[in-house]
Amino acid sequence: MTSLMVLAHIEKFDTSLQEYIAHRRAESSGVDSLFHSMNYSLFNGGKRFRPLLCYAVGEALGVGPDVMTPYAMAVECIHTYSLIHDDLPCMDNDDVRRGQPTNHKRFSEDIALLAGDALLTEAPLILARAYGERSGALIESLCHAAGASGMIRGQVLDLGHGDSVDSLESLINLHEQKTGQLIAACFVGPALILQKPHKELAELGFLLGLAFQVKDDVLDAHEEDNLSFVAFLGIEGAKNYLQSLTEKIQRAVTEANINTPFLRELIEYNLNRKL
Ligand code: GRG
Repeated sequence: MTSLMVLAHIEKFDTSLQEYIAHRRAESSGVDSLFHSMNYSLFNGGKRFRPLLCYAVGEALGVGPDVMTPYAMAVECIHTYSLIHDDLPCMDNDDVRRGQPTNHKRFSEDIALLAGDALLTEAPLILARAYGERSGALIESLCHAAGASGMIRGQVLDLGHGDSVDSLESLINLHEQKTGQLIAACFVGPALILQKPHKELAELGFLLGLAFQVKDDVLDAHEEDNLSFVAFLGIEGAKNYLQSLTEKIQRAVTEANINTPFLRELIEYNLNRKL
Protein backbone atom coordinates (compact mmCIF):
# COMPACT_ATOMS: atom_id res chain seq x y z
CA MET A 1 0.00 0.00 0.00
CA THR A 2 1.22 3.48 -0.84
CA SER A 3 1.37 5.90 2.11
CA LEU A 4 -0.43 9.23 2.17
CA MET A 5 2.98 10.91 2.33
CA VAL A 6 4.00 9.37 -1.00
CA LEU A 7 0.64 10.20 -2.62
CA ALA A 8 0.95 13.83 -1.46
CA HIS A 9 4.39 14.10 -3.04
CA ILE A 10 3.11 12.63 -6.33
CA GLU A 11 0.27 15.16 -6.34
CA LYS A 12 2.63 18.05 -5.66
CA PHE A 13 4.97 16.87 -8.38
CA ASP A 14 2.24 16.39 -10.99
CA THR A 15 0.69 19.80 -10.28
CA SER A 16 4.07 21.54 -10.55
CA LEU A 17 4.95 19.72 -13.77
CA GLN A 18 1.56 20.52 -15.32
CA GLU A 19 2.05 24.20 -14.46
CA TYR A 20 5.57 24.19 -15.82
CA ILE A 21 4.60 22.59 -19.13
CA ALA A 22 1.63 24.96 -19.49
CA HIS A 23 4.03 27.87 -19.00
CA ARG A 24 6.43 26.49 -21.62
CA ARG A 25 3.53 25.97 -24.01
CA ALA A 26 2.65 29.64 -23.62
CA GLU A 27 6.28 30.49 -24.50
CA SER A 28 6.17 28.41 -27.69
CA SER A 29 3.05 29.25 -29.69
CA GLY A 30 1.80 27.30 -32.70
CA VAL A 31 3.17 23.85 -31.76
CA ASP A 32 0.29 22.34 -29.83
CA SER A 33 0.94 18.96 -31.51
CA LEU A 34 4.38 18.84 -29.86
CA PHE A 35 2.95 19.65 -26.42
CA HIS A 36 0.15 17.08 -26.79
CA SER A 37 2.80 14.46 -27.48
CA MET A 38 5.01 15.60 -24.56
CA ASN A 39 2.04 15.73 -22.17
CA TYR A 40 0.83 12.30 -23.28
CA SER A 41 4.01 10.59 -22.09
CA LEU A 42 4.54 12.84 -19.08
CA PHE A 43 1.06 12.17 -17.68
CA ASN A 44 -0.03 8.68 -18.64
CA GLY A 45 0.67 6.61 -15.60
CA GLY A 46 4.39 6.71 -14.85
CA LYS A 47 5.18 5.58 -11.33
CA ARG A 48 7.19 8.74 -10.52
CA PHE A 49 9.82 6.59 -8.81
CA ARG A 50 12.65 9.01 -9.64
CA PRO A 51 10.89 12.22 -8.50
CA LEU A 52 9.87 10.43 -5.28
CA LEU A 53 13.47 9.42 -4.71
CA CYS A 54 14.58 13.04 -5.20
CA TYR A 55 12.04 14.14 -2.57
CA ALA A 56 12.98 11.35 -0.14
CA VAL A 57 16.72 11.95 -0.39
CA GLY A 58 16.11 15.71 -0.26
CA GLU A 59 14.04 15.31 2.92
CA ALA A 60 16.71 13.10 4.50
CA LEU A 61 19.41 15.71 3.80
CA GLY A 62 17.26 18.74 4.68
CA VAL A 63 16.17 20.01 1.23
CA GLY A 64 12.42 20.72 1.18
CA PRO A 65 10.02 19.72 -1.62
CA ASP A 66 9.70 23.23 -3.07
CA VAL A 67 13.45 23.40 -3.68
CA MET A 68 13.60 19.78 -4.85
CA THR A 69 10.74 19.98 -7.37
CA PRO A 70 12.58 21.55 -10.37
CA TYR A 71 15.37 18.98 -10.09
CA ALA A 72 12.81 16.16 -9.85
CA MET A 73 11.08 17.57 -12.96
CA ALA A 74 14.37 17.67 -14.88
CA VAL A 75 15.08 14.02 -14.03
CA GLU A 76 11.53 12.94 -14.99
CA CYS A 77 11.76 14.82 -18.32
CA ILE A 78 14.95 12.90 -19.16
CA HIS A 79 13.38 9.62 -18.05
CA THR A 80 10.28 10.27 -20.19
CA TYR A 81 12.33 11.17 -23.26
CA SER A 82 14.31 7.93 -22.88
CA LEU A 83 11.10 5.88 -22.85
CA ILE A 84 9.67 7.65 -25.94
CA HIS A 85 12.87 7.13 -27.91
CA ASP A 86 13.37 3.58 -26.65
CA ASP A 87 9.94 2.62 -28.04
CA LEU A 88 10.62 4.01 -31.55
CA PRO A 89 10.77 1.63 -34.54
CA CYS A 90 14.55 2.13 -34.82
CA MET A 91 15.02 0.99 -31.20
CA ASP A 92 12.65 -1.51 -29.53
CA ASN A 93 9.73 -0.88 -31.91
CA ASP A 94 7.13 -1.22 -29.15
CA ASP A 95 3.42 -0.56 -29.65
CA VAL A 96 2.40 -0.47 -26.00
CA ARG A 97 3.82 1.20 -22.89
CA ARG A 98 2.07 1.49 -19.54
CA GLY A 99 -0.83 -0.44 -21.11
CA GLN A 100 -1.43 2.28 -23.71
CA PRO A 101 -0.20 3.01 -27.25
CA THR A 102 3.40 4.19 -27.34
CA ASN A 103 3.93 7.84 -28.19
CA HIS A 104 4.75 7.25 -31.89
CA LYS A 105 1.69 4.97 -32.22
CA ARG A 106 -0.61 7.54 -30.59
CA PHE A 107 0.88 10.47 -32.56
CA SER A 108 3.49 9.89 -35.29
CA GLU A 109 7.12 8.91 -35.44
CA ASP A 110 8.40 12.39 -36.28
CA ILE A 111 6.47 14.09 -33.48
CA ALA A 112 7.44 11.37 -30.97
CA LEU A 113 11.11 11.86 -31.86
CA LEU A 114 10.77 15.61 -31.43
CA ALA A 115 8.79 15.31 -28.17
CA GLY A 116 11.67 13.22 -26.82
CA ASP A 117 14.21 15.79 -28.04
CA ALA A 118 12.20 18.61 -26.45
CA LEU A 119 11.91 16.80 -23.10
CA LEU A 120 15.64 16.10 -23.02
CA THR A 121 16.34 19.76 -23.70
CA GLU A 122 13.89 20.90 -21.02
CA ALA A 123 16.06 19.35 -18.31
CA PRO A 124 19.02 21.80 -18.41
CA LEU A 125 16.58 24.66 -19.07
CA ILE A 126 14.63 23.85 -15.90
CA LEU A 127 17.84 23.64 -13.86
CA ALA A 128 19.32 26.85 -15.32
CA ARG A 129 16.14 28.79 -14.53
CA ALA A 130 15.62 27.35 -11.02
CA TYR A 131 18.95 27.09 -9.26
CA GLY A 132 20.93 30.26 -9.92
CA GLU A 133 24.62 29.86 -9.16
CA ARG A 134 24.14 26.16 -8.27
CA SER A 135 22.68 25.34 -11.69
CA GLY A 136 26.05 24.81 -13.43
CA ALA A 137 27.00 21.93 -11.12
CA LEU A 138 23.52 20.39 -11.38
CA ILE A 139 23.45 20.60 -15.19
CA GLU A 140 26.95 19.14 -15.48
CA SER A 141 26.13 16.24 -13.19
CA LEU A 142 22.74 15.38 -14.72
CA CYS A 143 23.97 15.65 -18.33
CA HIS A 144 26.96 13.47 -17.45
CA ALA A 145 24.56 10.86 -16.03
CA ALA A 146 22.21 11.01 -19.04
CA GLY A 147 24.68 11.20 -21.91
CA ALA A 148 27.48 9.32 -23.65
CA SER A 149 29.19 8.53 -20.34
CA GLY A 150 25.98 7.32 -18.68
CA MET A 151 22.50 6.29 -19.76
CA ILE A 152 23.19 6.52 -23.51
CA ARG A 153 26.34 4.44 -23.04
CA GLY A 154 24.17 1.78 -21.41
CA GLN A 155 21.70 1.88 -24.29
CA VAL A 156 24.50 1.48 -26.87
CA LEU A 157 25.81 -1.57 -24.98
CA ASP A 158 22.25 -2.92 -24.76
CA LEU A 159 21.75 -2.57 -28.51
CA GLY A 160 24.96 -4.53 -29.13
CA HIS A 161 26.93 -1.66 -30.65
CA GLY A 162 29.59 -1.62 -27.93
CA ASP A 163 31.77 -4.18 -26.12
CA SER A 164 30.07 -7.54 -25.87
CA VAL A 165 28.12 -8.31 -22.71
CA ASP A 166 29.12 -11.87 -21.88
CA SER A 167 29.56 -11.96 -18.11
CA LEU A 168 27.53 -10.98 -15.06
CA GLU A 169 30.04 -8.21 -14.43
CA SER A 170 29.50 -6.70 -17.90
CA LEU A 171 25.70 -7.05 -17.52
CA ILE A 172 25.87 -5.16 -14.21
CA ASN A 173 28.00 -2.49 -15.91
CA LEU A 174 25.42 -2.12 -18.72
CA HIS A 175 22.49 -1.70 -16.33
CA GLU A 176 24.40 0.57 -13.96
CA GLN A 177 24.63 2.91 -16.94
CA LYS A 178 21.27 2.42 -18.60
CA THR A 179 19.08 2.39 -15.48
CA GLY A 180 21.42 3.20 -12.60
CA GLN A 181 22.76 6.56 -13.73
CA LEU A 182 19.42 8.35 -13.59
CA ILE A 183 18.48 6.75 -10.28
CA ALA A 184 21.89 7.67 -8.84
CA ALA A 185 21.24 11.24 -10.04
CA CYS A 186 18.24 11.35 -7.66
CA PHE A 187 20.69 10.83 -4.76
CA VAL A 188 23.38 13.18 -6.07
CA GLY A 189 21.11 16.16 -6.90
CA PRO A 190 19.97 16.97 -3.34
CA ALA A 191 23.60 16.84 -2.12
CA LEU A 192 24.73 19.13 -4.96
CA ILE A 193 21.98 21.61 -4.05
CA LEU A 194 23.47 21.72 -0.55
CA GLN A 195 27.01 21.73 -1.98
CA LYS A 196 27.77 18.64 0.09
CA PRO A 197 29.86 15.55 -0.81
CA HIS A 198 27.90 12.97 -2.82
CA LYS A 199 30.17 9.98 -3.55
CA GLU A 200 28.57 7.71 -0.93
CA LEU A 201 25.09 8.80 -2.03
CA ALA A 202 25.91 8.09 -5.69
CA GLU A 203 27.07 4.56 -4.81
CA LEU A 204 23.81 4.00 -2.94
CA GLY A 205 21.85 5.26 -5.94
CA PHE A 206 23.69 2.89 -8.28
CA LEU A 207 22.82 -0.03 -5.98
CA LEU A 208 19.15 0.96 -5.95
CA GLY A 209 19.23 1.43 -9.74
CA LEU A 210 20.56 -2.10 -10.08
CA ALA A 211 17.84 -3.43 -7.76
CA PHE A 212 15.24 -1.53 -9.82
CA GLN A 213 16.48 -3.19 -13.02
CA VAL A 214 16.66 -6.67 -11.47
CA LYS A 215 13.07 -6.24 -10.26
CA ASP A 216 12.05 -5.14 -13.76
CA ASP A 217 13.66 -8.24 -15.24
CA VAL A 218 11.89 -10.48 -12.71
CA LEU A 219 8.55 -8.83 -13.62
CA ASP A 220 9.32 -9.26 -17.36
CA ALA A 221 10.65 -12.82 -16.99
CA HIS A 222 8.19 -14.03 -19.65
CA GLU A 223 9.85 -11.81 -22.30
CA GLU A 224 12.83 -13.13 -24.22
CA ASP A 225 15.76 -10.86 -23.41
CA ASN A 226 19.34 -12.13 -23.53
CA LEU A 227 20.58 -9.14 -21.56
CA SER A 228 18.34 -9.57 -18.51
CA PHE A 229 19.32 -10.76 -15.05
CA VAL A 230 16.82 -13.61 -15.44
CA ALA A 231 18.67 -14.78 -18.59
CA PHE A 232 21.99 -14.73 -16.70
CA LEU A 233 20.89 -15.99 -13.26
CA GLY A 234 17.59 -17.80 -13.82
CA ILE A 235 14.38 -16.63 -12.17
CA GLU A 236 15.23 -17.86 -8.66
CA GLY A 237 18.79 -16.53 -8.94
CA ALA A 238 17.47 -13.10 -10.00
CA LYS A 239 14.99 -13.03 -7.09
CA ASN A 240 17.76 -13.94 -4.63
CA TYR A 241 20.02 -11.27 -6.14
CA LEU A 242 17.25 -8.68 -5.73
CA GLN A 243 16.78 -9.69 -2.09
CA SER A 244 20.49 -9.44 -1.31
CA LEU A 245 20.80 -6.09 -3.13
CA THR A 246 17.83 -4.75 -1.16
CA GLU A 247 19.37 -5.80 2.16
CA LYS A 248 22.67 -4.19 1.13
CA ILE A 249 20.84 -0.95 0.26
CA GLN A 250 19.02 -0.97 3.61
CA ARG A 251 22.36 -1.29 5.44
CA ALA A 252 23.96 1.41 3.28
CA VAL A 253 21.07 3.82 3.96
CA THR A 254 21.69 3.45 7.70
CA GLU A 255 25.43 3.92 7.26
CA ALA A 256 24.82 7.09 5.20
CA ASN A 257 22.53 8.39 7.96
CA ILE A 258 19.50 8.75 5.67
CA ASN A 259 17.40 5.90 7.01
CA THR A 260 14.04 7.73 6.92
CA PRO A 261 10.55 6.17 6.64
CA PHE A 262 10.11 7.83 3.21
CA LEU A 263 13.27 6.31 1.75
CA ARG A 264 12.61 2.93 3.41
CA GLU A 265 9.14 2.91 1.82
CA LEU A 266 10.59 3.47 -1.67
CA ILE A 267 13.22 0.73 -1.23
CA GLU A 268 10.55 -1.73 -0.06
CA TYR A 269 8.21 -0.54 -2.80
CA ASN A 270 10.76 -1.60 -5.41
CA LEU A 271 11.15 -5.02 -3.82
CA ASN A 272 7.38 -5.67 -3.82
CA ARG A 273 6.08 -3.75 -6.85
CA LYS A 274 3.93 -5.53 -9.42
CA LEU A 275 4.47 -2.98 -12.24
C1 GRG B 1 17.70 7.34 -24.81
C2 GRG B 1 16.63 5.62 -26.31
C3 GRG B 1 17.29 5.95 -25.04
C4 GRG B 1 17.48 4.97 -24.14
C5 GRG B 1 18.15 5.11 -22.87
C6 GRG B 1 16.47 4.33 -20.14
C7 GRG B 1 16.64 3.71 -21.47
C8 GRG B 1 18.00 3.83 -22.09
C9 GRG B 1 15.65 3.09 -22.10
C10 GRG B 1 14.29 2.98 -21.59
C11 GRG B 1 13.79 1.56 -21.56
C12 GRG B 1 14.15 0.79 -20.32
C13 GRG B 1 13.43 -0.49 -20.13
C14 GRG B 1 15.03 1.19 -19.46
C15 GRG B 1 15.43 0.52 -18.25
C16 GRG B 1 15.03 1.37 -17.12
C17 GRG B 1 13.62 1.16 -16.79
C18 GRG B 1 13.27 -0.06 -16.04
C19 GRG B 1 12.72 2.06 -17.17
C20 GRG B 1 11.30 2.04 -16.79
O1 GRG B 1 11.21 2.89 -15.69
P1 GRG B 1 9.90 3.00 -14.81
O2 GRG B 1 9.40 1.62 -14.47
O3 GRG B 1 8.88 3.69 -15.83
O4 GRG B 1 10.18 3.90 -13.67
P2 GRG B 1 7.50 4.43 -15.54
O5 GRG B 1 6.57 3.93 -16.61
O6 GRG B 1 7.00 4.09 -14.17
O7 GRG B 1 7.77 5.90 -15.68
